[in-house]
Amino acid sequence: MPYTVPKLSDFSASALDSAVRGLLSALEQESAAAGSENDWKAFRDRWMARKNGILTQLNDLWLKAAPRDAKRDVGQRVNELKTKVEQTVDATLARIQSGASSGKLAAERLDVTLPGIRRPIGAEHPVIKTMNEIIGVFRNLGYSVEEGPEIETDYYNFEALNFPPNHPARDTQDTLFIAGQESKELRDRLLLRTHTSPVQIRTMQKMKPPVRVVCPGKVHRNDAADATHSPIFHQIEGLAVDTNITFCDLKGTLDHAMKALFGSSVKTRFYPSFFPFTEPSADVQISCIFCDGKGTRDGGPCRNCKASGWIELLGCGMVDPNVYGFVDYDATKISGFAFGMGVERIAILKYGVDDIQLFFQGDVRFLEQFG
Ligand code: 2U9
Repeated sequence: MPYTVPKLSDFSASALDSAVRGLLSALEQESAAAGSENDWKAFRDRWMARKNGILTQLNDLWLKAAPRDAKRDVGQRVNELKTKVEQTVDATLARIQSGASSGKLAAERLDVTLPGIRRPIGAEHPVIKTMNEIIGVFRNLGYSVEEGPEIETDYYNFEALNFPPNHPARDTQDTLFIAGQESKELRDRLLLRTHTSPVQIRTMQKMKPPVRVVCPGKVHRNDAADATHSPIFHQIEGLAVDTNITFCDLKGTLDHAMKALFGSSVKTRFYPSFFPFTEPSADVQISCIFCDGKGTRDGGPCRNCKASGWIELLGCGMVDPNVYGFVDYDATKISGFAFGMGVERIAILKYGVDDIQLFFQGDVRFLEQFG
């Protein structure tokens, strides 16, 4: 029902407010409906024509009909409405001339039959893709995933992991410290975590055995960037603590994980090593996936494994009992193993990438291959 100016009999402020609201609502709706210059002309004349335009009607039906004591208030409102109508008529023309809309009703402006905007779906970053694949292997073994802060204290990054105070890993040539920490106790000084091991400490602080977690995340080392090193890289570490865990469980778990990641024909072997947080510790090698462990390829030495037939990939060990002392675990009742691997290193092997920097340069020509 098109708007018509109501004949007023009640000139109280609330009645006038209601009548003004009704008029302004009609003004807005009819402005929005005008989609062409012809529409606009009809709209303008309906509201502003000297002969019987809505503004003219306001004078007759509101102002002249108002009792003497209401004339001042009604007159003020009618003048305000005149200004508002003139501004709206001008703005409507400006909108139409700018082509800002097809002049359809707002509800019609969205044509739902038009094809949607096809946004090319992105692809997981190869490092994240590899990280999620490794996580998936351990989730299938019943492990949970735990994350923690990248900015850590010396305590969680070193002390609680059985690093002695003067251990070389704590030097600034290996670790990036936050500036201005000198006034703090050593253990409270902030640094960029050099491994995700602090997450296992935080996890053991909040839960009692049995524990089976993997801890993925970004870590930082004070290394110069080159084809095989990056100051920022990603690690996944794992921890299993229970009442009767042995080195056999560790070997079986990692052998299974490497076969799940690189194929069932891959073999593993464990070499004695040392880490402050594990005893005994071992480096884990997998049979070379490029020459099937033969050491030769295309009639010559295999470059990937330097003709050894083996590739060192990760580290592991039985959790050092000293570590349990930091988390109130009773080392006489439980045992556990842990492992750690660099995600970029695994992605480089899996995808045959020859420069770790490619992961960080954001070159779409490289990244879109992993979609
Ligand atoms: C706790 C106890 C033990 C985590 C471990 C390794 C061995 C290891 C490196 C592999 C390549 C880091 O990415 S890398 O540079 N890590 O060799 N990490 S055992 O052991 C833990 C962790 C937390 C509480």
